[in-house]
Amino acid sequence: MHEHGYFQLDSIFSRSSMRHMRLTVESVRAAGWPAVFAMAYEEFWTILRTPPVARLLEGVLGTGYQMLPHMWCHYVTPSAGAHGWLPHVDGFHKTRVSLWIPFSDATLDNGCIYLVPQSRMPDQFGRAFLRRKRYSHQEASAILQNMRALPAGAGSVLGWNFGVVHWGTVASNAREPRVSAAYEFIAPGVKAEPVELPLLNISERIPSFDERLQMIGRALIAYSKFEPRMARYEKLAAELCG
Ligand SMILES: O=C(O)CCC(=O)C(=O)O
Repeated sequence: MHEHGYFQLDSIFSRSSMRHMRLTVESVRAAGWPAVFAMAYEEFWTILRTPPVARLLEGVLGTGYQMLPHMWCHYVTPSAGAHGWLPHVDGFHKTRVSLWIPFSDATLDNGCIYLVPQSRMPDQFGRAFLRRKRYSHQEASAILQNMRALPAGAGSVLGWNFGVVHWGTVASNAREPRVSAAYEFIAPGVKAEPVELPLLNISERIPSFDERLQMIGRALIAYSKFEPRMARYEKLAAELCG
């Protein structure tokens, strides 16, 4: 994490509990709701309080880390051309980290995460990525050659700091959908941006049902830039936000 800006840990959660999460997401989708509504269920929050995850976040961010009210449930159908989010960085600050937890195996075929390790690119690469409109042939070659595929089994955990450029690739005809959830955390004692409030101490309590719905509403609004189909839930999302 320190050197490359990301980490990958295998077998943090049991495959059977991940299967349960995946089936929950699929039931929510089958009932006609976007996958993120699965996050109204407690299991999507209690997994963040398991000792390995808490130790991991303490190791990366320090004791007293907090959660940002930002999360999403990713669902990539196993069909050619389906894809995850476009290349981006999660923010500007390195004192934050995102966790990405696959509930099904994320493979080269169903659109696993790719990223560019921070150690391989010039220092300001991630920060500049949002602003730069053009890259030279030489720069593009370096980015392509340095990118790294991160196939990740169900129950593993991926994480990256906010300055790491990452994305979900395009799926081919895969056997299984790629189902995962992403969460964001901030180091203790760091001033949060207004858009990052309210912070939540997840080791003390999980958000209430109403808070979860509110966060789902916020996420639908914030992330329709990555998933334009979510724009049709704009009115509902605004109501959930209160
Ligand atoms: O799962 C994906 O396609 C992208 C995940 C991601 O970039 C994120 O949650 O920030």
